[in-house]
Amino acid sequence: MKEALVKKAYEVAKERYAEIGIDTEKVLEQLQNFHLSLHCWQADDVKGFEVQAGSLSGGIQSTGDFPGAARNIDELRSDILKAKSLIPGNHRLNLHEIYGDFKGKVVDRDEVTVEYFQSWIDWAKENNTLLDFNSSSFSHPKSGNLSLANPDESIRTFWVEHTKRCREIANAMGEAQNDPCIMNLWVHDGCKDMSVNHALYRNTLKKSLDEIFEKDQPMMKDSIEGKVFGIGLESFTVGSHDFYTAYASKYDKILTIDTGHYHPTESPADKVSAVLPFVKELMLHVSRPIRWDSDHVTIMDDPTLDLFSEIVRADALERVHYGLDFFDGSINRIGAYVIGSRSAQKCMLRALLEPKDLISKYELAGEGYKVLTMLEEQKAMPWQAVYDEFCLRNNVPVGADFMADIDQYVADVVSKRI
Ligand code: RNT
Ligand code: ZN
Repeated sequence: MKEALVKKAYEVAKERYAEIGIDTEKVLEQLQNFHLSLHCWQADDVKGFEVQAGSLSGGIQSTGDFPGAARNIDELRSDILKAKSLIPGNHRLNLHEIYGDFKGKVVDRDEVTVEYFQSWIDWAKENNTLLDFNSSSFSHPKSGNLSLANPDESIRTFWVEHTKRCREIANAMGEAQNDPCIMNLWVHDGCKDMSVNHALYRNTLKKSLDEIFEKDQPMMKDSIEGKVFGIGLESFTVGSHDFYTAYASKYDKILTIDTGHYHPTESPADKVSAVLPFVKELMLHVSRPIRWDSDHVTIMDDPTLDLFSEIVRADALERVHYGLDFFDGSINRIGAYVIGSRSAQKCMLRALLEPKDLISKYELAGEGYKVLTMLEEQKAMPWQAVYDEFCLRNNVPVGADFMADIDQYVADVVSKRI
């Protein structure tokens, strides 16, 4: 895209927004400070690098077998860097435990130590990237239907040990990067069919969490993620949204809102202002559920726009961490990262460009039609010109121009894997 054209469009947009009291320069600064946490698992369909890796289990599924998935740590790092080079701004990387650098060794989940993440810590430093982390309870012979909620003590303590070790690792990452590493805890635990032991499982999960969080790890933060159901575990989920909301508010944990983890007509956006009076911080897993928690690539759709708008309207920008969580194996995976990340940014940009104070004034004065008018007008305001300018200033391709870069990377690198 021609630079002069982008500049011209931006100047017009700047004036249009100034008319409604929005300073686009200030918004561009805010967008620059808006950091996503890119999930490493879109690059390889959630396989990870364990030597002993089995198939993906634990209620989640990546569908599609588009050629070119990263097969090892070097390929994954290369893909992530390529994706990052096409996304404006600087973003964190969110690792799962199964993505450790195990160097050909069988390391079971209850044996993992920071040693296996040293090369990630070094890589992150070299590439000016901050890390986040996740314990991994899926895709393991002991995953079964119940991990941390398992009444079988030997299995439960195995996963408690794993999760404690993951917190140690996250803390070491936080120390190394001098910025707290957020460790997300999601376990798939649930039942496929009727069960009479819901209370037992939930009390067991509570007990496990209490043990896991016992030790203070000052350079990491814990986030906890619930969901509605997993595949093969459709009837009951131990760690439901209510369970973790209650736990997070009582024990001061970060609550994770995964946009794919609610009933199809439930609004994840509406949870923001409902839980913020009770939990200090939120972690997002921005995804796109189609029919079920299908983890399609994030796009600039209404639910995602609503989510970011609710955060900005609640003045909670600093209290939210912005993780992505999708894994579509049916399209080019670098393209998936770039589309998902840019779309999340666009949602945030549009939220930041909203003349909230003006609309709020109308609302509080009972001028309902003016509220609607302004909200409708925002949809066609020239926010795209502001995003294009943002890309230009960040030296990344503007608009769809990034497709040429991805095609080139496929020709030079990815095609050699096939
Ligand atoms: C699963 C959760 C979880 C995972 C990742 C791999 O339903 O969304 O966040 O997607 O941890
Ligand atoms: Zn998630």
